[in-house]
Amino acid sequence: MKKRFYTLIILFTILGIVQAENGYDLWLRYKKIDNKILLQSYQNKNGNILFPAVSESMNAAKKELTLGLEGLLGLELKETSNVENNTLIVGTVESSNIISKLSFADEIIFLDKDGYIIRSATYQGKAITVIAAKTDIGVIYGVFHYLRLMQTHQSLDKIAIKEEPKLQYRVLNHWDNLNGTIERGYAGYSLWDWERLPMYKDPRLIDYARANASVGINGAILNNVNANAKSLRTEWLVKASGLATAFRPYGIRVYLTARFSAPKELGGLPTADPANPRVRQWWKDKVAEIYSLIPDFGGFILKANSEGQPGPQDYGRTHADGANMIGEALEPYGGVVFWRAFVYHNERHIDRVTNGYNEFKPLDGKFNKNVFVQPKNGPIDFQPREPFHPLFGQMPNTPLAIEFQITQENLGHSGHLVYLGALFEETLQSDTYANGKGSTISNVLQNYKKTHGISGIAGVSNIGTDINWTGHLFGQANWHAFGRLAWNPDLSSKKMSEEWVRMTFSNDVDVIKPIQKMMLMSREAVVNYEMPLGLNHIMNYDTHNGPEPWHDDPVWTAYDYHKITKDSIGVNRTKNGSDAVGQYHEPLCNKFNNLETCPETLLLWFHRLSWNYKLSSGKTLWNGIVDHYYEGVDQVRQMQVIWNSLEKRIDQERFEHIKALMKIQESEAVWWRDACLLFFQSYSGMPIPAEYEQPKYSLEYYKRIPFPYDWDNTLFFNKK
Ligand code: BDP
Repeated sequence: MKKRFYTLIILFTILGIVQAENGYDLWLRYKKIDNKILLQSYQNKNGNILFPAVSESMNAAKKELTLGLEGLLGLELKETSNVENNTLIVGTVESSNIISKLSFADEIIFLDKDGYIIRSATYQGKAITVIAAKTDIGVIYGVFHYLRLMQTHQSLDKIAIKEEPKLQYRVLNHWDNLNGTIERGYAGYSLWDWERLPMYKDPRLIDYARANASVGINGAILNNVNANAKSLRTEWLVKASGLATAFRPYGIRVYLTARFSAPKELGGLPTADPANPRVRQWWKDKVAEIYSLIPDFGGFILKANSEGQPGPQDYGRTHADGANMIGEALEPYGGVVFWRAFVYHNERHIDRVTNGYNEFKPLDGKFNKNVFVQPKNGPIDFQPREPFHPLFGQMPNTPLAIEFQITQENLGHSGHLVYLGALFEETLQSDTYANGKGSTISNVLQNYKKTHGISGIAGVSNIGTDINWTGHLFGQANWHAFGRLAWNPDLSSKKMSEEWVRMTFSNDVDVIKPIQKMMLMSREAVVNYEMPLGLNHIMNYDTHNGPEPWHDDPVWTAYDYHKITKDSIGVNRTKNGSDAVGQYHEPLCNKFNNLETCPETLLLWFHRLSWNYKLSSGKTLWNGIVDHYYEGVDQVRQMQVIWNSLEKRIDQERFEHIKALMKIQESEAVWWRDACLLFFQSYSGMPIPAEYEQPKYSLEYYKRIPFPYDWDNTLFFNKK
C-alpha cells in the first residue's frame, strides 16, 4: 500500500502534477518570494506584528495577513506586545493605542470609510510600518494592498500610501438564475448553492469574498436581471441572508433583483402600478422583511420595461415613478436602487442606439436620491467596441452608475483571451465634454459623490463553479481589472495588466512583458476579427458567439445593424440620418457627424459609406474591412506564438490550458473573418486580395455549420 503511494507521488512529480496550478488561487497565490534579497528584506519587516483583532472583519484581515506571510515569506505571524524596530502595526484608531497616538492619527480619522494608509513611520524612536484605516473594512483593504506590494516585488521601505476609493458602490452583478444556471455565464454554474443555504456555507464563498475584497469590490447582486419574483419570497431571502453572513466580514453587501410585478406575483395584488398605495405598501413591507433578515442589505437592481420585463410603463407611469417607489421603500434603511437604462423598442424604424437617451434624458432630476440610473457602457449592448453611452454627461441631476460586462457574451465567451482592461479604460477615459474638456466618464461618475452623495459602478460577472472561476484563466484578469477600476477608474490597463501578471504568473520580466503584450493587443484583435470599423451586433442571434451577419427573421434582423447593400454598408446616424450624433455634447457631436473627423474605429457606427469610400490609409472601405479581419487573425496568431514561447516558464497545467484555448480562439477568429467577409462580399462583389489566405469554405457552409454550443435557449429572458 505504502509502496503504491510513493510510486504515485513519484509519478505525479514526474508529470508535474504535484506542482501544477489549476488557477483556483487567482491572483492571491502567495507563492514564496524567490528573490533572496527581497525575501530577506520582507522578512525583516514582518518579524514582529501588532494586530489586535477585535471584530470579524479584523479577524478576516489577520487571517489574510497570516496566509500571505506564510506563503510569501515562509513566516509565521509573530505577535508582539512591544514596539521594537521593524514592527508592523495594523488596525484602526479605536483598535490600536499606538495608531491613535501617531502623528497622522487625524488623517486616519478623516479617511473615507473604506480608505487606508500604509506608511513607514517611527514610534518612540523605533522604525515601524503601519497599516491603518478608519474602519475595520478599510483594514482589510489595507492588508490586501500591503500583501500586493510584496506579491509584485515592491519595496517596503519608506512607504507612503494613502488610498480612498473613488467610487462608493462597486458591485458585481451576477446573472445567476435560481436553478443554478447563469445567463451568459461561461464558467460553469452559479456559486450560490441555494439548496444547502443558509445552513451550509461552501468555503468557496469565503474565497469569493476574499478575491472581491482584494480588489475593492463591495457588493454582489445575487441574481439575474431577468428576474424571477420568487427570489423575494421569505424562504429565498433566508437563503440570501446566508450569503450575506458569509460575505459580511469582507465588506461585501448583497443586493437582489426585484421583479417589478412581484406585488402581483407574490403579493396577490391585482396590479403593480406604482401609483397604487397597496403596491407601495407591499414594497415597504417586503423591504422591512429583507432588512430584518439582512441588516446591511444593499438594495435592488431592476430591469424594467426592457426585453419583456414588466415595469411602470405597463401602467402608463415613468421609469422615475417606478424607481422612486422602490427607492422610498429602501431609503429608511440606507439601501439603493440600480435602475437599468438598457431599454429599446423592438421596432425597426427606430434606431435602437437612440432609445436609452430618449427615454431617460427627459427624466433627469426626477429620481429619488438613493436611485442610480444604470446605462451600459455603450448605447447598444456590450459589443467589442461602441462609443460611450450618450447618457453619460447628459444627466447632471441623476446619479448614473455605469454597467460593464465582464463575462464575454459577445467576445468569444470563455474560449477567447480578450483583456477587457483596455475596453473599460477606453470608456472611462472618454471625454463627454459635459463641462468642457476633461469631463471624462470617470470624472462624471466620481462627481456624483459630490453632487448627490453616491457614486457607483457595476460589472456583469464572469464567475462560476469552474475550478479556475472564470473558465478561461485570463478571464480572471478581467475580474481583477473591473475591481481595480471600480476602486480607481483612472488606473491604466497597462498598469493593471502588469500587476495581474506579476501576481498570477511571475515577477520575471521575461514572463511579464510577453504576457502583457498579448493582453494589451487582445482587445483590438477581437474588434478586428469580429466587428471592425464600428460594425456591431452581427454575432449569432442566440448564442452571441460566432458570426451571423445574415440573420434575418421577421422579429429581429442583423440587417438593421449593418444595413448592407451592394453599394454601401453602415448606419447613417449623422444629423441627416437618425441623428444619434445629436445626443452627444459638442464638439463630439460634430466630430462624429463629420466624416473627416469621425474616428475610423467608429466609422460604420455613425456613417453609411460606399464600398469605394477612401479610408485614411488611401485604401477603399472594402479593402480596409478585409485588412482588419485579416489583421485580427494575425494578431491572434502572434498571441499564440508569444504564449507558446513561454512553455518552460509557466507551470504545465496553466500553460496547456491557455495553449488549447488559443487554438480555439485562432480557429474561431478565422471563422469570424471568413464568414463575415464572404457575406459582405456577396453584396460588394469585390475580391479578397489574392495575397491573403483565401476562405476555405463557402458562405453557404458558414450559414449551415452548426453553432458549436447548443445554448439552452430556454434560459433567455428567464423563460421557465
Ligand atoms: C443582453 C443579453 C441578455 C441580457 C440583456 C440585459 O443578451 O441575456 O438579459 O442584455 O442586459 O446583452 O438585460
